[in-house]
Amino acid sequence: MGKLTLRSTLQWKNLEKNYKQIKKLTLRELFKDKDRYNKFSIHDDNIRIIFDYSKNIITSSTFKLLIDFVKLSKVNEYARKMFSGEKINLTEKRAVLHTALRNRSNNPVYINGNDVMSQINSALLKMKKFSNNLRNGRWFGATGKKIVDIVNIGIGGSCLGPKMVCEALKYYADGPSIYFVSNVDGTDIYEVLKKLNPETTLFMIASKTFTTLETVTNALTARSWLTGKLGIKAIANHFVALSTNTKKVLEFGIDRQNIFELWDFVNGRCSLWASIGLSIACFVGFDKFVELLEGAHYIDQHFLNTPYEKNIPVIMAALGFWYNNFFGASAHAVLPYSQYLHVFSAYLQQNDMESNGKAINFEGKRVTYETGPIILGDVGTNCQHSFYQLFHQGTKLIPCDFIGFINPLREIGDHHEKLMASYFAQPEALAFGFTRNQVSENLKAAGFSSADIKALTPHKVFEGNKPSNSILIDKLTPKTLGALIALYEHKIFVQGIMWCVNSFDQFGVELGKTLADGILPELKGQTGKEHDNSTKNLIKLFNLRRNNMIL
Ligand code: G6Q
Repeated sequence: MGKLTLRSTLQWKNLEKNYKQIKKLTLRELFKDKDRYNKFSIHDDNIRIIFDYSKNIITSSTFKLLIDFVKLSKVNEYARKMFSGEKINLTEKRAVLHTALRNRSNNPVYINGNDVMSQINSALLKMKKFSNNLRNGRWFGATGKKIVDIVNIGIGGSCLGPKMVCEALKYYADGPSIYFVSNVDGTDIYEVLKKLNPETTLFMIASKTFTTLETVTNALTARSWLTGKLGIKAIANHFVALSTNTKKVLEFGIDRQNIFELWDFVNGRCSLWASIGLSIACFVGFDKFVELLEGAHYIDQHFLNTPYEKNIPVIMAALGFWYNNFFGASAHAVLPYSQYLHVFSAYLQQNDMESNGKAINFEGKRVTYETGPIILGDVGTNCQHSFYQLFHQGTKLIPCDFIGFINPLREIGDHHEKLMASYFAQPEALAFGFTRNQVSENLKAAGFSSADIKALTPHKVFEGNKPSNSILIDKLTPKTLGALIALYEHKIFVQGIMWCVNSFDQFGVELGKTLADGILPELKGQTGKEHDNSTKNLIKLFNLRRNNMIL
């Protein structure tokens, strides 16, 4: 961007002008164009995904101006840098190569002149052998019994990705049961361990750094639980590590051959495609894990090679930018109509907010515009009975993504038709609303008095004009799931470029951890550092009451 600030560019100013015109229009008016769906939707017939973005508050000129802005941001150039292993994570001087983990073409990808594909392929082979052995009963516990339960101990990117995928692919699961323990709150691990038999349990300690307080604490608790029952030698059969930090893993007592490699060029929140996804491979089988990679690779190619005008993640990003930076929308909702995707919004919350929740631009200056939105969501139809009220009638504009499937994984009566009726109805209601006239006619027909009609009508009006995207996929499979995740990963990447923020670091999670490290001794009876008056008094009261020194 050089000396030019983003807001002073011609492209931004053109969008501002367009916004002034567009805000007077409604989706009702825009849909008078009978060809609108054809203009603003994309059908990908290979992976069988339909992306309908016609219910957005845009005209063809808005769309063109948004694409002009994407061009200004040089998204393609950055994408090529990412895929080819350039160190685009500037603050940490690292490459960002989750795309290489699913590079099914196996074309070489170089970092400092070395092709990373050979190490990725050998790590995948190790995952394949291990998951096959475990699933086929060729990996035994210390007492010779088959492993039937796996506990993944990890947090953040070392939990949310594999947990979301395992939940999403539960239909395909034919391996051991999987549990995810992340919280340092001891009840998390307690509630899992109380159900398990150490002789048939395997722990996967998922931690890129192997220094994360929560993970190390939970791993130590798991180790005591296991060795207390089976002895120290049992660690070799019951613990594996998914990590870059061999030294720390060995110090913990896990065998060298039980380490599944990870690399600096894999960002925690995109690590499910690497060894952090070992739980997925054990749960659904390695072949299905590969299908997941294939789906993501397909979208990687779509993202790299499709013109912006037909590029789904680019369009998703540009529309999000439109509402975030011109309509003042501070949140974005992701709403899958599939119970299997019940962790999807929580997963995206991390991926998006940790990536683009930044206020400092590439040049180290504070931005003068809004960046990453608040991501929220849950599965339909559950959230229709909770926070949709605010979407429909609140004062805030929350653009939504509705994700649905043409075919259910389980045909049970007419459940799927009922589910999908809501999937179609909600975006329609948001877009077109229910007018004052429609409300009063309805009330009149229901026999309400004119006084009641007058009083009730404003409460029952749906203003409409609330934008949404609809993503409609044939079926939830490992491949389409991989594709769906990659669509969002690239959307987030594009937005980071558009806002000129480094999407790949997460320094914002550090300060709280550092302060907690300083406070911990104080909660164990040692003297601590200076605090503000509020924190000091709270810690003092905590210590007194915890030690029953006052009521
Ligand atoms: C994600 C972040 C973060 C990370 C966790 C766990 O991009 O880096 O969520 O995954 O803090 O870190 P470890 O894997 O090192 O334990």
